[in-house]
Amino acid sequence: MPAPATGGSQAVTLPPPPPRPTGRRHEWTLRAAARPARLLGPDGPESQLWTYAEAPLPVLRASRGDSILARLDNALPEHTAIHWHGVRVPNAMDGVPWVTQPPVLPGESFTYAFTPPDPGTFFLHPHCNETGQVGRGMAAVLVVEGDEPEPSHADLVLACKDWRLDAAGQWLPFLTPQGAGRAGTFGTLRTVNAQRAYAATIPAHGDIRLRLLNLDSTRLIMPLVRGAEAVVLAVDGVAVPPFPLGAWRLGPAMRLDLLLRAPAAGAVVEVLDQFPREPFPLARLEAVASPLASPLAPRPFAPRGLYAPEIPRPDLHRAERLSFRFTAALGGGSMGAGLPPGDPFAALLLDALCAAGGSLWAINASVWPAGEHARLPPPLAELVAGRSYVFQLENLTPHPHPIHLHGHSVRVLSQSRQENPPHWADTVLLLPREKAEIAFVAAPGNWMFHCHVLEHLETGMMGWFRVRPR
Ligand SMILES: [Cu+2]
Repeated sequence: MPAPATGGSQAVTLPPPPPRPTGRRHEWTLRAAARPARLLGPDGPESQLWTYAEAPLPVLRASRGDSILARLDNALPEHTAIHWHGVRVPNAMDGVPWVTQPPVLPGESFTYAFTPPDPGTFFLHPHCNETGQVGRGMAAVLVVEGDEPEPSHADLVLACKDWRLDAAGQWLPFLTPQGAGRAGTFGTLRTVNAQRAYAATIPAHGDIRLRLLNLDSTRLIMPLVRGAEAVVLAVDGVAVPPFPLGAWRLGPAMRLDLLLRAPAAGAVVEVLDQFPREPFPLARLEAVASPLASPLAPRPFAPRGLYAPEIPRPDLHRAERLSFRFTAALGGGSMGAGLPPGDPFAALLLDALCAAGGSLWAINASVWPAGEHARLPPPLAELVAGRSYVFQLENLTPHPHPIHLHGHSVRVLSQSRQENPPHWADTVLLLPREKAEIAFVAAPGNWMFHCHVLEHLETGMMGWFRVRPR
């Protein structure tokens, strides 16, 4: 079990910096297209990936206060959109086809315009045919800088994703009945940054920031650092008082920022996934003589932590409490009663591609409909913007479910089977039979709420909230 945060560590989180509009604007073009890559090795066969850029899993960087204009050009044979996972965007920029925007059809473009309110480690992906599009590579990393009181000496992204390829480089089915009905269908090839054996050099004695992202559709990762002291700096992009990395589990879509102290030149730091019986090497980091102007000397490792988050704090005494039970679907699915008559949202109907896998899972006995245009379920709840809510989550299944609420960072108040220090998150892992409590202040809009095991969301474990303006 992970070591809980020590009481004294609270003191190391610094006060937030003042709001900082930088006046800078990033104009990015993300062209979603089929592109070949040799994931199985330089001498291996080519696979046809779907990606946002020439290289798979590109990293986009901005600073807190920068505005972003990101144009999606869709050169895929099917519609798509971009969901900015974990970023507290305005609802219209949330990228859920039919719910927050029209789908971006083949040949069409859509421009996302927003200023990320929080620094941190985020990612982006489509929100329709997720097993097929994310499975083929549709994901990118978004780093919003500006949370470090003292800059680290190196900043590395470790984007973990498996791929379902046969020996000839052809795709295997992304959704299988056996996988969808259990813990999900695992990939055949594990990679970090789309490489089979990721390695990098780090400056000796430097403070190294590792941004670890689980971009897989299915897998749980339990990171372990060998050969260096390491602490957790942020969970799902949000600063925490630094605490030692223990048995932290990263479900699909979850992120962890670590700070480690590089050893002397020539020594190697290994980052491993200790969840499998045989730990899996994620990254090999070799310390090299510092290229910095003034070489670093050995000194005590005393991480100060990142700037504290500026997320609205829920009022736990006045919060409304709601319960959500995550279960298997009953008898192939209670499909929901449909929308209330006259509901303006009823005009926005679901497309078959968004949920094509049948009905295996449910939230509060409500199943996200499989390809039934007229049977969009009613919202799981109607909330009021600016009010505080406590959600009690309960996993009544024998499988883990990482539960994601769009558009919010939530305070994780309790987890019945994990001893994690208090933290904010946008995706909360529910282990089998686990209960958790989360709290947040609602933001206006229609927000999705779903499991991030992609086969689970495509087979029913998805719903939405309407948050009305006050
Ligand atoms: Cu799930």
